[in-house]
Amino acid sequence: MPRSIRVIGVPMDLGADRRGVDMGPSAIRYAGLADAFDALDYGATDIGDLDVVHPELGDPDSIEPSTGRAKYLAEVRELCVQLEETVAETLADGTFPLVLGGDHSIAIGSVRGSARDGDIGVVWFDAHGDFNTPATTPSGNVHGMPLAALLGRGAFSDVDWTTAPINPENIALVGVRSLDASERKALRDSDVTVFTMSDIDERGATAVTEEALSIANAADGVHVSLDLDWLDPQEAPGVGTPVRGGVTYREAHAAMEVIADANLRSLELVEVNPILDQHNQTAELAVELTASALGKRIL
Ligand code: EXY
Ligand code: MN
Ligand code: MN
Ligand code: MN
Repeated sequence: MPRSIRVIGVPMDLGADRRGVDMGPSAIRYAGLADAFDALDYGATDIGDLDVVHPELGDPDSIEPSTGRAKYLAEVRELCVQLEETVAETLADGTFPLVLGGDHSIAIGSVRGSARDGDIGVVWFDAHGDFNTPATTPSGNVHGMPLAALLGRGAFSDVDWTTAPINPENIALVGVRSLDASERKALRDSDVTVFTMSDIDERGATAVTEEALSIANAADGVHVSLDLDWLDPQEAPGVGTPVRGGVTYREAHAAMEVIADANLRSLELVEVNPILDQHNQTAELAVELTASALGKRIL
């Protein structure tokens, strides 16, 4: 990966029910992101935050999908178009995109941007499957749907997210432990590979991450989407949708150290919610995991 990083903040919370995740980029910066780059000898430029409309100014139902519901779809889409451009431009400039969320709906923009001029795979660390469509979602929240949107599933074709920028065979979900029934079926019927927490229990975080990377291995590298709810809530309490039984602090670092040896093309950290956090510990963890993924070693 290039030695120069561009930090892109995305204070988005329209894809999630719980307000507060919009403060994620700020909390991650406050936790010492810039110092982490200095210690790693990376050049980094922070371009600040993209513009996200406030929920009070948007209309959750301005777009009614042909089937089902996806709240704030118009606003999420507009932001993702902006983010897609920014990520694609960052790569075209020979710099590395590091995207700070915000809720996980922003991955639609980051992955599309990363895939625009390249053949990429995706490793998605998450407690959830993020594979609902407007027809199957129990909540209407787009942060439970980005992976489905990226594959052009369901009514996402209504908003021109039709062409799949990535091949499902090059997508690996890691750490899953909470799936809705219809989401589970859709994943089983798809070509996406799912590594559950049971796989991590049995084989360890290192081996599972290595296998996930071999699946995501595409000519132009891999996009890593890291939802902090992948970790156990004891380690990462500051997330909107915590699920018990996640990876430990050490397992998370071990996985990121495997990522550091991969052909990493772009990285995003999402779902940090400072309102629900304890002393910014989840944001600090996000910084530490970023450093591990970018090559920081103990010795
Ligand atoms: N599966 C539930 C839904 O679709 O509403 C919960 C999704 C939570 C998604 C989080 C961010 O990863
Ligand atoms: Mn997620
Ligand atoms: Mn492509
Ligand atoms: Mn999640």
